[in-house]
Amino acid sequence: MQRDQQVFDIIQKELNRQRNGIELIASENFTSLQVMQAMGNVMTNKYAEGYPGRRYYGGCEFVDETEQLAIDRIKEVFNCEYANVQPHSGAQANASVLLAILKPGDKILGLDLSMGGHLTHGSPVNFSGKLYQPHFYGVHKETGLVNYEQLEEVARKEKPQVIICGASAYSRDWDYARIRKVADEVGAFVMADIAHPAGLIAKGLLASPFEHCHFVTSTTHKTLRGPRGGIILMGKDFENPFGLKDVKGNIRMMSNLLDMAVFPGIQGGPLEHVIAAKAIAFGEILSDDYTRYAKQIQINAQAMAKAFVAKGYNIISGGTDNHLMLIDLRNKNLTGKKAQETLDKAHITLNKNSVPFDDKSPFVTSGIRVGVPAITTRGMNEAHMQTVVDFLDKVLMNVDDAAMVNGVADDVHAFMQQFPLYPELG
Ligand code: DSN
Repeated sequence: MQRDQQVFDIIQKELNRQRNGIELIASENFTSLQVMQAMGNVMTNKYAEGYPGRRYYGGCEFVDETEQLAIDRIKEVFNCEYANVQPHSGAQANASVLLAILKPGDKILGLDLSMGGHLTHGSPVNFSGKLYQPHFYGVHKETGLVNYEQLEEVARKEKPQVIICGASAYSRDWDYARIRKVADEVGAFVMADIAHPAGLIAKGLLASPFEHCHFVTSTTHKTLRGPRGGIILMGKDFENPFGLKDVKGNIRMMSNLLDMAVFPGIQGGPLEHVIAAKAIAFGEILSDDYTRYAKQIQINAQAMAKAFVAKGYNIISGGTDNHLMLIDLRNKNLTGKKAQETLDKAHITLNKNSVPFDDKSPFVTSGIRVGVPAITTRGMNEAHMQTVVDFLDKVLMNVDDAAMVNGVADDVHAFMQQFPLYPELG
């Protein structure tokens, strides 16, 4: 077969884009070369429906080994008892947990998408809001912090079957114990979606959900710096307290119900090549290098937040505990859309984001979300955060000055040459 140069040329352009720009999308990162290499391997050819040691296909002895390694390593990372590494994404992980514990029409309570939540936490345009009956809590207008009083009030009134915590655009830590308390009171499960801060939780830099939440889900490609994918974890496997039954009417351990919800419930054949890459990434997370990386993420985010505040930017909640911050641009007379589009021209990549109580549509928004995991992987430290904020500010204060924006693009390009990305790829 002839090499498809057309596609490889486009991939090369994407590599150049990643190399030359400043990547501030809070949910993105750069995997190690070996994680990427493992994703392009012969295991993509293999069908392996089922789980290690109990598959529906022959020839699974080697994918069994890598999948078991991935399971063992992620359990060690979080010091937890159960892991399913097959979800193709965070959305699939969340869908699997909800499928395992809910019937259509059951109630779920999650953080409102417009307040920093996620589509799979009950948004009406997502399966979670269509199949189940969604209810929401938000954040306080004055502080930007989760409104736990509202969460408790709605939980007591609606008695949901599950309370979901975790967010896509929330810069503060969570009070998992408080959520569990009200969940026990109303007879609900608690699911923590830690897709964003998972890497910081892994290293004890943020509160751990495992003691208080029945289920923990995550993506593997954000702060965990692995391949694109999802995982489901439990601190402790447990007999299901509400007597949920499998399809044959048997009451099963939660681990069995979760495994069955992923396959055959939501997915078919697992992506064993991606699972091999997950195994490598999880091994990397166990290293001292990764511990230093996770600490630097938090240091960088705090340095960046301070630099933004010094320039008069309004950060929701005033700062950050984790890897990201949400900035309300209304005092700068800018929309998130305009900011994102103009920064793109300067090769600074981030996303527009609704801010709590936003008066603009999700296509326009009043804010931007800024995250540091990717630039921290590039090797930036707290001293570089000022330079990055200076670049952003110069663009945002001159959105209609094309020459100025182009000048920043040149400066960004020059600046990024000191942080090589995948030099082995030539
Ligand atoms: N789309 C992801 C993010 O950017 O946060 C969440 O799934």
